[in-house]
Amino acid sequence: MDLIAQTAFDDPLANVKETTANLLHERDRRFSLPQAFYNDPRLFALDMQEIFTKEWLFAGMTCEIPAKGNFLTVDVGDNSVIIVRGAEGRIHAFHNVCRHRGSRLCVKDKGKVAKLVCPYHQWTYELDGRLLFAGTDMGDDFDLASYGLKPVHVRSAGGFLFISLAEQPPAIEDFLATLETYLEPYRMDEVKVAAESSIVEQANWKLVIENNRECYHCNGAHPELLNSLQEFDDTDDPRATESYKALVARKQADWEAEAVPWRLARIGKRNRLTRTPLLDGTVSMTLDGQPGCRKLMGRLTSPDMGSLRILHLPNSWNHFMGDHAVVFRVLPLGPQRTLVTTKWLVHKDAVEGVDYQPDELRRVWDATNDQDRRLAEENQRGINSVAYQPGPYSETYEFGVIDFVDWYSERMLSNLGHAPGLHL
Ligand code: 3BY
Ligand code: FES
Ligand code: FE
Repeated sequence: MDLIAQTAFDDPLANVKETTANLLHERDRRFSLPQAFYNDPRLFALDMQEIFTKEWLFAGMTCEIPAKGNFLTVDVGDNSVIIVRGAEGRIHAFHNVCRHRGSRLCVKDKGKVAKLVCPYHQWTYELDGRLLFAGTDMGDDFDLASYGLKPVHVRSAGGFLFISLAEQPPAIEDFLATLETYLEPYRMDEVKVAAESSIVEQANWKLVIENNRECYHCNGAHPELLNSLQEFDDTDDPRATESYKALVARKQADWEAEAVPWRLARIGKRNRLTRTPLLDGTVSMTLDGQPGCRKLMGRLTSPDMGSLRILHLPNSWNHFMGDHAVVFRVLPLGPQRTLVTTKWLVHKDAVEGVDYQPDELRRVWDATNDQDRRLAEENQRGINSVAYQPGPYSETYEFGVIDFVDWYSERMLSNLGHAPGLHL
């Protein structure tokens, strides 16, 4: 045994891994997960290790780093990541950790820099991660080239930025190609963030995603959203009515004429894209269902584009309409704490106060997010009780939740080495 292996601590999660795998093997997939998956700190640590540091995560939008030197930081649990635009428009991502004594380099969420300069002792890195300068006191034989920033995998498509902390991330090419095709009409290099919100929900991240994957709760919870949202988004949905199917057929003919993609596309269980009509007579997720921005997105000539819905597990759902888009990012903060960041996007030439009012634009999803936050928090509180036991999902209303939990379970087992990689 080598020295490192002899001196390393035992894996504190070894026991947790085995118990988790057993629970997932034994679970009934028609039921919600056992309590520990929603509140146990060890299982949360395992989620961070096996899901959030091994999968591709939605990090932000390319429009947030439009020019050389623009950066944003994303905290994936303890691991802070910098995404920065370097020379020739290239996008780089690094661990936000100085190679001197490990200080965080960038402390802000976003900003613009000429070089990446550590605030502690001013070690200075190029935007491509090379160490350029380490003072004059590191000795004559100090080799700058050995102390570049540690890279993180980063990919962009259709205006979305994804990162993966894995050494060898899972395949993402098919999803990126599909995103490019579906987002082409929106010209994502011509958008800007019109408004942004971050809320912390006192609930496990899986409860936040489960809540988003069903509209069983919509009638009782979301009056503002239901002014425009259809409760189902697929003509194969068991609840789809004849009048919904007729509306879809009519709208699809319009979208075909506008040459915008609308077909349901699934890339495993992890990614799902589909364009679905809003309620007849409405075109946008605003209080009155009318456009929230007068300037349409990209090359679109009609505001009546329904909503292009994009799901990316484990941490994003999105709505792209004719006049604006809303993108959502979920990042776990603790076993029962989750950060939900929402951004409203409009055409970059739309003028605030003239073409759109940020307060109006964000009203529906601010209300909806707050309603969903309460639901997830009450769900969490109930689950924390000794009385909680896994309960049955409705196959009619909650198939999206079943799909998410299946995906989670398969990825966890596969990443733990317990099942063949099915690439769900
Ligand atoms: O619209 C959404 O993003 C999700 C889907 C169903 C309910 N929820 C508000
Ligand atoms: Fe960054 Fe010292 S820790 S320069
Ligand atoms: Fe909801």
